[in-house]
Amino acid sequence: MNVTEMNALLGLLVLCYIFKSSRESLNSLFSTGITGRPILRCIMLEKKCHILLRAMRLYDKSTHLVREENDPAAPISDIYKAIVKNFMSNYSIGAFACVAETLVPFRGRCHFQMYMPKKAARHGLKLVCITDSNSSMYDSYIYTGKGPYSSHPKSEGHSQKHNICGVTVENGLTVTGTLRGNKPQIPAEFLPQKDRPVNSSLYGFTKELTLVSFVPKKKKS
Ligand SMILES: *[C@@H]1O[C@H](CO)[C@@H](O)[C@H](O)[C@H]1NC(C)=O
Ligand SMILES: *[C@@H]1O[C@H](CO)[C@@H](O)[C@H](O)[C@H]1NC(C)=O
Ligand SMILES: CC(=O)N[C@H]1CO[C@H](CO)[C@@H](O)[C@@H]1O
Repeated sequence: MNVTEMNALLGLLVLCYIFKSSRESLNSLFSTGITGRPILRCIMLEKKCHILLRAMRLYDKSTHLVREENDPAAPISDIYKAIVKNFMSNYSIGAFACVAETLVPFRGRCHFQMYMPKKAARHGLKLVCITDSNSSMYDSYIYTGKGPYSSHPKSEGHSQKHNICGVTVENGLTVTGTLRGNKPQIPAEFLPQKDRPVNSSLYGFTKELTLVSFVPKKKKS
């Protein structure tokens, strides 16, 4: 494999993502029938793509065991960190940021694979990220059960003040986030009730906090 082929393969994968076809079989993507995307056949042969994807390894097996000790995600973390570094150096995050988590569908032999019953995929790798207000990923790490792996670069000096969703209020940051309904601190009025009108919101204030409870459906909040 040479660099051109490698870039072609990465480009092909990006296209599959844009087509929202990352879960579709190569066979269907490369088909000359209605499911096929002609542009993929212009990039490389299906057989070649299949071989490259099967053979591709993102890590050096000889140093694998040493790295695995400190970082359970070692086999993918070098490339992952390189990609995130590019996000951070190529994109300026706005004043409204969000701490979010996302589940990348995956089922395989991987001990930091998560089970999240409320996500569509349920099984996968959990990524913790800082996203822009429009959901563009900025910083991120692979959640392996013990917080960021030791070599995760610290979020590099944002001098700007950000409004972050989901973390504690410190250093003049304002924070927006969701609360689990079972928190004992939530006043009873804010919990689901059958007489609260659908699409209504109830607000509660303290000096520093605002709590809003929205009713998306009857008997829910
Ligand atoms: C996302 O928002 C930022 C500003 O916060 C803007 O610069 C960027 O173009 C937006 N991206 C998209 C894809 O809308
Ligand atoms: C609640 O809001 C949604 C979205 O705006 C709307 O489709 C729905 O009809 C509303 N329901 C009621 C009961 O007002
Ligand atoms: C388009 C652009 O600015 N690309 C830069 C993204 O960041 C990397 C460094 O991580 C630079 O090498 C690229 O030039």
